[in-house]
Amino acid sequence: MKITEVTIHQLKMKLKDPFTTSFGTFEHRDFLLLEAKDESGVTGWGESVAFHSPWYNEETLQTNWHMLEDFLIPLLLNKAIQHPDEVSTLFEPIRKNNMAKSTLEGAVWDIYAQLTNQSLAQALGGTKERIEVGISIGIQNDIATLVSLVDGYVKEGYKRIKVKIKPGWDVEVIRTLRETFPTVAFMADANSAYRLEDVALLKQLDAFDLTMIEQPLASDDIIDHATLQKEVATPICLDESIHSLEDARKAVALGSTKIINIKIGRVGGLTEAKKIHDYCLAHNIPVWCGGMLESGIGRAHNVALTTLPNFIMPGDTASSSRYWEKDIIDPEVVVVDGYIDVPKTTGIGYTVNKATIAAYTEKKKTYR
Ligand code: OSB
Ligand code: MG
Repeated sequence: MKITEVTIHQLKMKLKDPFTTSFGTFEHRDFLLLEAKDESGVTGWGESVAFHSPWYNEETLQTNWHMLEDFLIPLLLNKAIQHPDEVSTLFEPIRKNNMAKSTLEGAVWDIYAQLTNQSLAQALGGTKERIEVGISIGIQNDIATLVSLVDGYVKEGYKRIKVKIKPGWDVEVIRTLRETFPTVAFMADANSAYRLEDVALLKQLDAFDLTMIEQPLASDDIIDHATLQKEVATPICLDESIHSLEDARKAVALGSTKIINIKIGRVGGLTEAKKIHDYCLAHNIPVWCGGMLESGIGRAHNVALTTLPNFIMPGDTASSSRYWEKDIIDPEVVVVDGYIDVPKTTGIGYTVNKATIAAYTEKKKTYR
């Protein structure tokens, strides 16, 4: 396999409803898609999950474009490789910039799966025919609005409801949800909005039987989370703090995390995601697949990854229609009764709708 052409597309898609986290509100999703072609003309797609602003981590769609154009594409273009695992080896001279790396690596995995006549899920070694999913709900203006949203998603069948929390939108919100929905699987995601000094407040959440609390403390921390985990009964799940297998190993060894949220972009691609998965499987750490408000292409990669056996907790890959009026793949990702049927066709398993992509595209450039 040899990548001979790469096109970067920059898109802007309007979210059906604004999505608010402790670090900011998204009304649109500005992001990059990467279309790669190999010498035989097979096309593969990857998505950059970097946001417009460096809120979640330090990457942005512009830094991703820069890294891809000036470093990553030149490292890969016209190099003969046997397997997508070699892409991360080629990228080793470049520090971090994981979301940029993952964008290109994901397209190579798609091409590899097609060339070997497998679905992306099969190429990764995944076996599930359907995956269980939950949904992540942003911070709302008032609790009544949140309760009615939760009610709707529970009726749609989502297997777990995640709510975003931040100081001032936490204990009372979770208490109301637990009282209103005694048997629903809830979890809370703080996106680093607390400090160790907030331990008393975080301890109060133990009363509500949450399946986990996601990334309560600083986005680069694994020490204070270990201290916090000794104080709270609710399992801590790390998101932002885990960028690699090495990070996962250290966090697990320190007792900073009992569950890991794997996001392909945050860890630099599917090869590293699979390594973290395998490590966690061997160490009894359940994993689940996080979301970054992706379009259908990123969503398809998430679905494929989630077919690996240690993805035993529902992920954040909700249906396309939860985010978009019209997604860029056919068929769109559909959730029925909390499950997504894993596509069986080769590659990412969904047809990329180039006309829809063109309608959302603000800028594009081809590299040969
Ligand atoms: O922390 O998981 C997160 C959205 C934007 C940035 C960070 C996160 C999220 C979500 C939504 O929780 C996941 C999704 O629905 O794609
Ligand atoms: Mg998170």
